[in-house]
Amino acid sequence: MRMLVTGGAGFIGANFVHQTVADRPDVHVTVLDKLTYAGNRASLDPVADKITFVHGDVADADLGDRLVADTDLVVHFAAESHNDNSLTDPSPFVHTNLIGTFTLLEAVRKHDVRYHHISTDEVYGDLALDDPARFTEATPYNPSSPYSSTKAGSDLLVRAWVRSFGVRATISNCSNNYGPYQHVEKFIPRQITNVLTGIRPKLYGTGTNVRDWIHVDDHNSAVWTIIDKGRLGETYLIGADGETDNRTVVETVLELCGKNKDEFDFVTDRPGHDLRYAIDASRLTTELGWQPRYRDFRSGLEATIDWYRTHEQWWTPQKSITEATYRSHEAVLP
Ligand code: NAD
Ligand code: TDX
Repeated sequence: MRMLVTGGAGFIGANFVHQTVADRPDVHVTVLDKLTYAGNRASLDPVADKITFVHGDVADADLGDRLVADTDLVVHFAAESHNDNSLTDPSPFVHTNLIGTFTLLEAVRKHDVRYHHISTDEVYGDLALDDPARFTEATPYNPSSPYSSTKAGSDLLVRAWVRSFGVRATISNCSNNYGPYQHVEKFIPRQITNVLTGIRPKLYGTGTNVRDWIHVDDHNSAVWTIIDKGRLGETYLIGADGETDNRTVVETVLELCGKNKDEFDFVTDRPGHDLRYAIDASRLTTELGWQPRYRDFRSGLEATIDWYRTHEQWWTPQKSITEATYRSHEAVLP
């Protein structure tokens, strides 16, 4: 089987390619990636001789058409993915998340190629901290940020292309991922690499916001389950019951690194900061029989800290520029 993975040099895409090469010797992977600030060719080093890498933009219609014509399945990870960046400059989010998805959909429609769309739980907006509800496939879309609204728009394009043109597609909306190869701008790697470089971790606002953490390998095994067994035209939510507030995450990172639990700073909150995300993944578990492997967030976090400790050469080039960008708009609260 020939598979096109967009965004395969990013965090989740690279882990997906590693897992696919290891578990599916019958699949030939071609990665299409623009290598933005978030893409890193080195993330594919462990599988470099087993895959084809194409440097390009998903919004390039000619390139997409040529690659899709030559593939059996497209898995679309490529996106601008960081909420904070979308508040500074939304324009690449519109380009990649909306125009990029539209461009790929036109190519899979023309060549009748199976398509899986990677999306986020953020399309549903947020939940109150004391709300017992969790997101399901029936929750109405209510995105908050330029990032989540462009992801919501891309999901709706997929649904329309399924209904209007019969495109053979599935969609998955996953909760917050953690694990190796995640860019140091994101919450968990930022705090781990802060501690490793002698910077105090930074908590937005009051630190009470809740995210539903899942290990990236569990996200990717769920994606494969949906590709193998999912019903065409359907949406599946992916989550692993990992609700944790941000302060607890930072305190656990500090503790696992042998520091005092209070050695962090509260900083300026993110504008429009979503309070809580929580996924009910029962359609995926009951209908498709998927189960996560990483059920203990603390030990998954410990393994992730070890990975960052032993892969300094992978993240050091990004660290000081990322922190300089944060410092330009972030103030430590009294
Ligand atoms: P990432 O930012 O680490 O990687 C994105 C990759 O896409 C990079 O390699 C980048 O170079 C590439 N890219 C960006 N614009 C491109 C373009 N125009 N053409 C080709 N390549 C381009 O992101 P991630 O965290 O790995 O997220 C991957 C996908 O998963 C995204 O669609 C995101 O919305 C979704 N998602 C992420 C999470 C999470 O917690 N990180 C959770 C749920 C869903
Ligand atoms: O330094 C920080 N301090 C802090 O308190 C950073 C970078 C973040 N935070 C908070 C904001 C969020 O409540 O931590 C939480 C997680 O932040 P991010 O890592 O920026 O993730 P989030 O905004 O929740 O979005 C992530 O999950 C859904 C991914 O970046 C998205 O791509 C995905 O769709």
